Amino acid sequence: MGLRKDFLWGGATAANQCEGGISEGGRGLANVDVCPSGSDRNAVITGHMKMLKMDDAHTYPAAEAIDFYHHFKEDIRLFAEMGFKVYRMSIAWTRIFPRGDEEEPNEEGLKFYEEIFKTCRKYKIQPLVTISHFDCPIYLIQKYGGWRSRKMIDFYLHLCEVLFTRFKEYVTYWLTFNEINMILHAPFMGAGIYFEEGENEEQIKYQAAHHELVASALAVRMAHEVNPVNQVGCMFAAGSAYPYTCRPEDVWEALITDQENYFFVDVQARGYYPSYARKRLEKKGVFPKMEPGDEEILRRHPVDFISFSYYNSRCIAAPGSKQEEAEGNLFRSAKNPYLEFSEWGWPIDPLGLRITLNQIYDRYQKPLFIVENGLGAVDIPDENGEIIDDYRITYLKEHIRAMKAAVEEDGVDLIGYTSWAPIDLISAGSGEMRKRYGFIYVDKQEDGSRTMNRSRKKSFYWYKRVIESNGEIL
Ligand code: BGP
Repeated sequence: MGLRKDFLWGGATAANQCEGGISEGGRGLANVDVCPSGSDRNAVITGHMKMLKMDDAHTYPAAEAIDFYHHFKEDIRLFAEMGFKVYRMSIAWTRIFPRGDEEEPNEEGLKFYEEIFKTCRKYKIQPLVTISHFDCPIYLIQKYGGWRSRKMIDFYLHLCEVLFTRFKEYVTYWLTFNEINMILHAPFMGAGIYFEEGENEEQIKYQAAHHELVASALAVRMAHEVNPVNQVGCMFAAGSAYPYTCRPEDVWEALITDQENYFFVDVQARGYYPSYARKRLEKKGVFPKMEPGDEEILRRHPVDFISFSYYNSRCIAAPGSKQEEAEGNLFRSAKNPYLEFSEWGWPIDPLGLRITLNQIYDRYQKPLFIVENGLGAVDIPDENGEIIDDYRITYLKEHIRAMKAAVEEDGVDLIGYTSWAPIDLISAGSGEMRKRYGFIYVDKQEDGSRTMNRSRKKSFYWYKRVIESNGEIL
């Protein structure tokens, strides 16, 4: 009983939310650098407001973030102190290819990540690398329209080739795209897509999704060719859709919401477009254009494991019904009257994690990896300057308990768990600094004042004990 002995405990971050240094080391600009915080952010990340003002990039959240670019040694040392076995991180594409279409990679960018991997190795921490975490070079957006264009597949694969070969001795766990289903909800952040007036948005999104799905399958093939030991996973934003009531119309609506979400994993794990997607997309006239050979590629190169983020469940009512909507999330959801909510209005549903784990495992029968789960909250230092974040401990404790039940009582095959995020960083959804997830506090405030000092919150010591006991002491 219990979790497997080699269970991969750790934490997850993304380059654009922690590194900063956007004009250092020869780095080029990416979509995530031109997303402002504040009221315009939503319109920008959903592709409805064109914000390609390069000069403003240095005033946006990603420009400095938490300056992991200069603090990574200290930060990874703190991860090691908690006993991390794995550190999930992402590569900033534009550190390796500043424009995105160059032949030769930028050596300085490669050196930066090599240093990170060496630091991980020093502490026996395995890197789990997301190749693209909401990351698309601006140049490729301006020239080709981001993932609308099939050309992106080649640029992405060239990046993969450089990463797989150069980091062969350091990395064996890879994820192709972060939250690939986010392309439907935040297409600019997910895939560098913004829309012109009058365009068929759904068609563009599914065409871009198809390009990413083919790129992902080809990356799986390449990873296995370069090193047969490589394990490549897909990654999606999970969270089951509950019917708002047992009215069949609500149940139906919840089912199709789940299918929309699983569509990506169905393709990446099973290797083909599921019939429900084929029919519905064809009927709406938005079925993506495929090239000969695409279906074969998808079929032959499914992922090795399935990873996902879980923050909450959703609650779905049939169109036209009247109920309160939940706030603060890019996914549509009614407010679930049985749950409590975070300060950002996200429902808190630990049992939902067990339900989600069971649903995914039933559907695919492949090893699973929880690569994001956590509580975004405002942390206020007490009179001694300490963060006593019992609310975060409670959230994580309950979710880890539910995760263990899925493994121990339901037989789900689970490789590991990385919390989002082990260190405070910039929020992807809102661009804020005050939405904190970390075990490690970073002294950077919403108004920009900062020392960038790192300090341990109460949850830091708690998580250390969880890892030490392999989840037995919660
Ligand atoms: C996921 C992303 C992360 C992360 C997290 C929390 O969607 O993969 O990048 O930020 O959500 O969301 P937020 O930062 O909006 O609180």
